[in-house]
Amino acid sequence: MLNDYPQVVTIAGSDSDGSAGMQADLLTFFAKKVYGATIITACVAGNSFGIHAGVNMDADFISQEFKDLADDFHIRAAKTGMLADADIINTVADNYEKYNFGPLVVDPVIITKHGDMLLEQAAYETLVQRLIPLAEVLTPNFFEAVKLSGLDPELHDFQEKAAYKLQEMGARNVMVKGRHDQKEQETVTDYVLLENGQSFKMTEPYYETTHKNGTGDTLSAAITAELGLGKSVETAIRSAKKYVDACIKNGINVGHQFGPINHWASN
Ligand code: PXL
Repeated sequence: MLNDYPQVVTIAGSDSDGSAGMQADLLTFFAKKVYGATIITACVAGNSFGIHAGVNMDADFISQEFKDLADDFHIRAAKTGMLADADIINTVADNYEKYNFGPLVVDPVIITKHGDMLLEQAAYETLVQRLIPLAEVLTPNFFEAVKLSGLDPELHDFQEKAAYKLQEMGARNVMVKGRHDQKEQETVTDYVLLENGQSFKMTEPYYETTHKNGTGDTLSAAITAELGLGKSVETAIRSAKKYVDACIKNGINVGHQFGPINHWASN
């Protein structure tokens, strides 16, 4: 039937090195066999050493991208990645509220693993006010959860407490990812709090590699793909986690320093 192939969209930034952002999202959509459309919010120039320049799209252009997709496509799920500043967050929130693009996965992209800022400092409040309440699934990494929840990371059960706080702030389902920056750690544990109050943890052995650019983007894109295929939030999260782990463990050698994960890894 016309237009019935599962379609999803990533609302995110382009990264020239292909390892993260929109490029990682599209590779994930392809691997998950959903059709991926793109609403580009910003472009960054970078490579495996870091990000060296960036340009933001203007609000009218972003609104036109939304309109063009809404006029023609049947988008079943959406995700946000890099939104760069408050103006872009407001534009994305206004347009998402206007059109029906299915459940929204919000990856609160603030700073890269290597310390490059992807969201202006002044935009946190807008992210909290406008975007978190739209999130069907919110996927902060440990440090984003610290920033957004305002809680002390040394608290006992920090991830659980942060997930409850973020749910109070409006996200329906929250996955607080585990930290992986501690010396000699053996495992990484993610904590998931579902809308119905149920929760679960996912623990995996820690895998040491310099090739894990784009893991957060890939995880949120894989959740989006699964939601676009009609899976439940819990199934989507569990299967996305498996996919990312396979992509990390079967790495490919590209670039000299911090490289990509491998989207050809089987899911
Ligand atoms: O992985 C976070 C991320 C998101 N979006 C863009 C990026 C990066 C990291 O480099 O460049 C555009």
